[in-house]
Formats: sequence, structure tokens, C-alpha cells
Amino acid sequence: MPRARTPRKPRPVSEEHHGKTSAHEALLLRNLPVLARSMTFAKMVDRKALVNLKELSWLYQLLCHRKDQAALTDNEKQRYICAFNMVNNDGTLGQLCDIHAEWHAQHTNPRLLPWHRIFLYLFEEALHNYHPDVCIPYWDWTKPEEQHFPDWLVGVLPTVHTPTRTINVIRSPGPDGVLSSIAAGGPSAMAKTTYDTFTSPINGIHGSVHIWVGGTMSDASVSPADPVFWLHHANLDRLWWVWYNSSAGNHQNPGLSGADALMDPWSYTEADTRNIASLGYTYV
Ligand SMILES: [Cu+2]
Repeated sequence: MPRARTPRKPRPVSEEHHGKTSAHEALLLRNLPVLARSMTFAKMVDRKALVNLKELSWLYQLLCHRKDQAALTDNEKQRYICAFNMVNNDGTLGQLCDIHAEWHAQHTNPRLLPWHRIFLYLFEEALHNYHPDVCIPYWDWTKPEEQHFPDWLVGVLPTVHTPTRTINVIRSPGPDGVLSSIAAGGPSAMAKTTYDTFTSPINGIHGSVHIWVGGTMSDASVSPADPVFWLHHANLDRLWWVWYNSSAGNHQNPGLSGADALMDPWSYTEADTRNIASLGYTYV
């Protein structure tokens, strides 16, 4: 699909795509230097090997189980907040905020879902540096009982120091009824039978929920600083996975090619995002 893009700077040879594992390694070395200094759980477990063996049910347990935030135990909620704070304190979250603030054609177009799938994957890897058992919960605002701001995050308003700025998280959620009317667009999006007609209304719902939360979440240059950003995007990512596996979605991939298929600033491509098991997680 035609889409205006700013010219991309030539990429150094070292940034070229050498396969999934090396792309991940390159990211850790280049964009997340703090992580590169320590042994991550992800490095201990070769997930690419796991994918080939995923029919073995005991290995399935090694996939990160992303759960509905409303179903988390108090302990699981505290562990997510703890891991979030660790990733904030080590500077990784700030780096991710600055990358999100850059232009990577990651919003208001069909790249939204694959680009943020990688973005969440990298954040989850960073969480695992401290808590291998913590996965990104999802905020299922399609459920009437979750059509309000998640209670357990109301008082969690971190300060995030990025390489360029300090972000003091604020928010001002709208009325529950407005969130419910935003979410009411979900079923018709899920019924669409092409990726483009699915992703277009999902893009709109995505933005409306950002604005409904308000404050930091309503500004794409700072939104990942709010811990609820990750829960919101995990839900969008989950809806995409549900749609993809539905008869309406019929395993259709985004029609991206050339530079549009490269999830810059990383070396991942759209094809790398097609199977969430290969990225080490599943939705439960
Ligand atoms: Cu975004």
C-alpha cells in the first residue's frame, strides 16, 4: 500500500539481517547495552530450537504465558511492577521510550501490529533479565468487567529517565462508558476478512484507548513510560493473534514488502513476527 516514508539512512554492514538469533544479539549489543552485560534467561534457553520442538508439551511451559491482567494474583501483579521498575532503573525502558518517539512508520498504518510485536518482545526479554517468570499481562478492554483503568496500576506513576528526557507519568482516564463504546468497535474489526480492513479499525481503537487513558499514554513520544502501555499493546497483539487464527483472518499476513517489511531500527522483518511461539510467548 502506498505510504509516505522519510528516507532511511544507509545501514552499517553490522546492522544487516543475519538471521533471527544474530539480529537479537545485535539488538542487545547495540540498543540495550545494559542487557548485554548480563546473562539473560533468553540467552540460556535457545528459543529458536524450542520452536522446532514445540509439539512437545513439556517445552510449551517454557513459553511466556501472557495472562489477562484481571486474572493475575496479587503476587503476579507485584512481580510485574517490580520487573517494570528494574527495567526502568537500568535505563532499558528509557531507551525503548526514545526509540518509540522516533519515526519508524510504526503508527496509523499496517506496520502498527508487527512493529509493536517486536517492541513488546524486546521489553519482555528485558523483564526476563530480572524475573524470568514475568510476562506482559494484557488488559482486555473488550470485556465489560475490564472497561475501566486497571485498579492495581492506578497508583503506579513512575518517573522514567530516557537518554534525552525525564518523563513523569500522568494519566486521566475518561468515563467507563466511553471506553465501552470504543471497545464496541472490536467485533466488527475481528470479522474483517483481509489484513488491511482488520488493521484499520484496530488502529483506530488502539489510538482511542491511548487517548482515553490520557496524559502520558495520549502522547506517542512518551507513552511506553506508562506501565499500562504494555498491557494495552499486549491486548492489541492478542486480538491480532486471535484474528489471524480465526476463519476471518485465515492466517493472512500483513502485505508488507521492501523497507515496509523491516521493523526498523531493528533487523527483524515482518516474517519474524508471524509466529508468537517463535518469539517465546503465548496468550492464556
Ligand atoms: Cu506505539
